[in-house]
Amino acid sequence: MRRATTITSFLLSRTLATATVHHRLLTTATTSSTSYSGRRWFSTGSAQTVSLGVAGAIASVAAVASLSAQGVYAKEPLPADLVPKEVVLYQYEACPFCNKVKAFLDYYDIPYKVVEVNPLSKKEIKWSEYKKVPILTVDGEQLVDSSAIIDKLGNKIVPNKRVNSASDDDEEKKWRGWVDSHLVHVLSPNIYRNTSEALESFDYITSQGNFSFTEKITVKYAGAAAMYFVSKKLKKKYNITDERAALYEAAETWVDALNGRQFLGGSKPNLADLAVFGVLRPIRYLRSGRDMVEHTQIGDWYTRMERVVGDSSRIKA
Ligand SMILES: N[C@@H](CCC(=O)N[C@@H](CS)C(=O)NCC(=O)O)C(=O)O
Repeated sequence: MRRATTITSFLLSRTLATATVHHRLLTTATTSSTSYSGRRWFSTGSAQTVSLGVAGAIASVAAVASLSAQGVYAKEPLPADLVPKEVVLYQYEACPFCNKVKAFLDYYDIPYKVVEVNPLSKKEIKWSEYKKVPILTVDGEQLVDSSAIIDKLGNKIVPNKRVNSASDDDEEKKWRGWVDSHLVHVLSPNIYRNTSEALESFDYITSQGNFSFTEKITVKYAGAAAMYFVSKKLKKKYNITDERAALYEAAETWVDALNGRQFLGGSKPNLADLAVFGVLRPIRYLRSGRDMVEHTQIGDWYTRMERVVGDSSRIKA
């Protein structure tokens, strides 16, 4: 009992200690590459088996035509010689920044291993001087900070991927910046908005994260309670009065930016599409994400993104 109380107060003090811990705990819990509580997080629409022979070919053409009519999109896999040999992502499953990196890896079909970091001990990243996640190692080289990781990896593996006009580049850059400076800050006040949503979030976080049995129980309740209060502080810090209104407004702002296009990148997603999708993925099937899709126009774009990103390229241990 005394031990449980000690753990709880330890966790509470850790949780309240810094505002960044909310990222840690949120991060610890949100996205799965396969399923969560039986719900699918990724569409399987992109996997097509092409059979040989005339009948097979006709059937395949018909299937592809019908899939295009339904609006099924394809990933952009890389030429084999550009795919790094060993990619390892140190992450919290629910971390929006980690999910941004995963959206990029999944879309480009780059196989990666995942090391789930325990947010309390962080022993899995003891080897690194950088104390946040995501950390990505690419053939032994350490990359840190989600946007910098995507820039560096992108330059390595998809050089001159597209001949973008300067204004396309500016637009992509602007919206990637908006994700980091605005969108991510709207998420926590929403997922910890009230006690039931905070518990739903922590249920997810603890079910997906790397916690011991005791930590799971204590983090779920202590974390939910703590984050409920921390999220009120975050609202003040980021000048948010009504968190749901802010989330809906952000979603509509993004839809306006699309301006009728399938993706911000046009017929294919660009890095801004992948960033918005990545940070929203952990909350999409929580109460706040469901409300967002119900009350705004973002759902169609989100579904297109689920389809185009397709199955995760994560290597299952
Ligand atoms: N700017 C960084 C932010 C990363 C970040 O804040 N990560 C959180 C987890 S979501 C973290 O590791 N916080 C420190 C901690 O958990 O102790 C990025 O984009 O990668």
